[in-house]
Amino acid sequence: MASGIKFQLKNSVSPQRYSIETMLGGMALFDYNNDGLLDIFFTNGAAIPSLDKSDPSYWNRLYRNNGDGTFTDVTEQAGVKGVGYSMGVAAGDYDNDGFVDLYVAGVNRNQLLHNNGDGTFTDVTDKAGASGRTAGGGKPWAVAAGWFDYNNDGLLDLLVINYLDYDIANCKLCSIDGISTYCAPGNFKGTANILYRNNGNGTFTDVSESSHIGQYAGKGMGLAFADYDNDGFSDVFVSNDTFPNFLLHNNGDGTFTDVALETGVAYRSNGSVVAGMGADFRDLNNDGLADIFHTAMFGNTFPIYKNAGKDFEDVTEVSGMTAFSRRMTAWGTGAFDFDNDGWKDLFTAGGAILDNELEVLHRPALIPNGLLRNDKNFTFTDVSSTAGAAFLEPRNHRGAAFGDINNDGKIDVVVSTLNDKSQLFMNRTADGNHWIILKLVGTKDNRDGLGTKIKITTSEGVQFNQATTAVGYSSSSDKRVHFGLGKATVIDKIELSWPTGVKQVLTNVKIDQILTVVEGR
Ligand SMILES: [Ca+2]
Ligand SMILES: [Ca+2]
Ligand SMILES: [Ca+2]
Ligand SMILES: [Ca+2]
Repeated sequence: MASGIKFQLKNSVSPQRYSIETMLGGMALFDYNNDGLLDIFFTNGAAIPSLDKSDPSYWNRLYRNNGDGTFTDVTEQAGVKGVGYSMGVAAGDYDNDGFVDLYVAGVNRNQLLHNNGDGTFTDVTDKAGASGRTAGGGKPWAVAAGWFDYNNDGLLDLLVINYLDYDIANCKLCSIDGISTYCAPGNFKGTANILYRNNGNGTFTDVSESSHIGQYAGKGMGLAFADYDNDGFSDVFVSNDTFPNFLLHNNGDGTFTDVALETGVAYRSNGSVVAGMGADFRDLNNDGLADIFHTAMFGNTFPIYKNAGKDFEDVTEVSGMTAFSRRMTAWGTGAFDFDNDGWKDLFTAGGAILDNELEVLHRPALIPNGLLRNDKNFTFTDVSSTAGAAFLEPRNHRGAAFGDINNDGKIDVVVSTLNDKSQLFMNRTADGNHWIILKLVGTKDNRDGLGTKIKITTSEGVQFNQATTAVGYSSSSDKRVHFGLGKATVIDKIELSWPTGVKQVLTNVKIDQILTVVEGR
C-alpha cells in the first residue's frame, strides 16, 4: 500500500556547489496530535543562493499518521512550511503543556514552533529569544539541535549545533581537477554551539558563555545526550567533522567541560581525526554505561567507543565495524534493538558527501543503508543483505529517524535522500521476541521525561536505555523508550531515574505493550 508520503528533499544544487547543498536534511518522528501515532516532520532546503523557501517544493512538510499505513500532508493547515534553508529538527515539549513542540535548525534561520494543541503551530522564535543568533548578532549555520534538561529543573533546555563559519554571499568555492565540487570543511573555520536555558515562561536565555559551551568552537554534526558517568546530570556528545569530537561533561553547576581528549573519544585510538557525522550515545553491552557510536566518511571507519567507567575504549577494530564501514560514508544513525533480542543494533544511512563523487574522486556517489546486528560483547554483524531489497538500494541518504510507527513493538525507520523521495522502512522482522515501549509523562520533571534513565530486569538479564529524541544526524526520534525482551514472558522490574532525582520502580510488568508511566505514580 502506498503510504502517501510524497516528500522529496530538495537542495537546489548549483553549478557553484555551495557547501550547504550537501548537508541536508533531518526529520522528526513525533506525535503532534496526541493520538498515539507517530507523525513525520521533514526539513527541506530553499532556492540557491537566495535561500528563499516560498516555492512549495522547498517547504518543510508535516505528515499526519492515519493509523492505517497511510499519511496525510498537513503542512499548510499546521503552519509549518518554514523559512530559509532548513536542515535539522528537534522535538520536545518545552512548555510542558502536553503537546510536543519543534525547533528547526537551518543555515540562515532557526525556528521555534509552538504546538498549539489544535493541529496548528505558531512561530515563537523571537518572543522566546531562541533565534540561533550569537551575542554578536551573527547567524551561524545550524545543522542540528536537541532538547535536554541540563540543570534538572523540570524544563527542557535547548542545544543548537552549529557547523562551519559560512556566508553564502561571500564564500570560498572549490574544485577538484577543474570540476566544481563541495569544499572540504578544512576550508572554513568552525563555530561554537549555543545553549539556551529554558526560563519556564516561554522565554530562553542564551547561556553559551556562562555554561562554557561557547568556549568550544567545532564543526558539529551529530548530537546525542547521555549521563555517561551516572552522576545524575545529562552529558553531551558532539561528533565534529574532520575536527576532534566533544564530550561535554555536565558539571552539575551550570557549566560544562570538554573531556573528549582525556576520556579517549576526541580521536580514534590511532590518533586520527575522523569526519564525524551522525551519532548515538547509548548502552550497547547492557552494563549500565552509555557507549558512543558515530558514522564517518569513506576511509575513516565508523568508531565505537566502549564506556569503561572513567574513560572510553576504542573498540572499533574488534567490533566488525572496520570491514563494514571502511569504504563507506554514512550520515544518519541510531542504536535500537531492531530484532527485539535485548541487544541494541545499529543502523547507518549511507550516502557520499559529493554528488559528483564518482567523477571527481572515482568512488560511488550512491551508498546503501547498513544494518548491523549486535552479537554481544561489541561484536556487530552486517545483516544488511537480509534487510530487504529496497533497503540495499544505493542512494544519497542523509537523515534517519527511528520509532514504532505502527505500534507493533518493532522499531521502524524513516530515511531522507537528497533530491529524491524519502523512504519509510517498516520493520517486519519475524523473530517471535517480546518487547515493551514506555511512554513517560513527567510531572515534576519535563513532561516528555527526556533524560530519564531506565533499567529493566527480566529472566534474560538487565538492560538500560534512556529517554531522548536527539539521535543520529539532524534528526529527532520517538521520545518513547523501547526495549526488546527476547523470550522473557514478564518484566520482573523496571527502575526509572528521572532527571530531577525522582526514583520509581514498577514490578511484574506485562510484556508486549505500550505502557504509559506517569512520574511518581
Ligand atoms: Ca499522531
Ligand atoms: Ca532546564
Ligand atoms: Ca553526567
Ligand atoms: Ca538486537
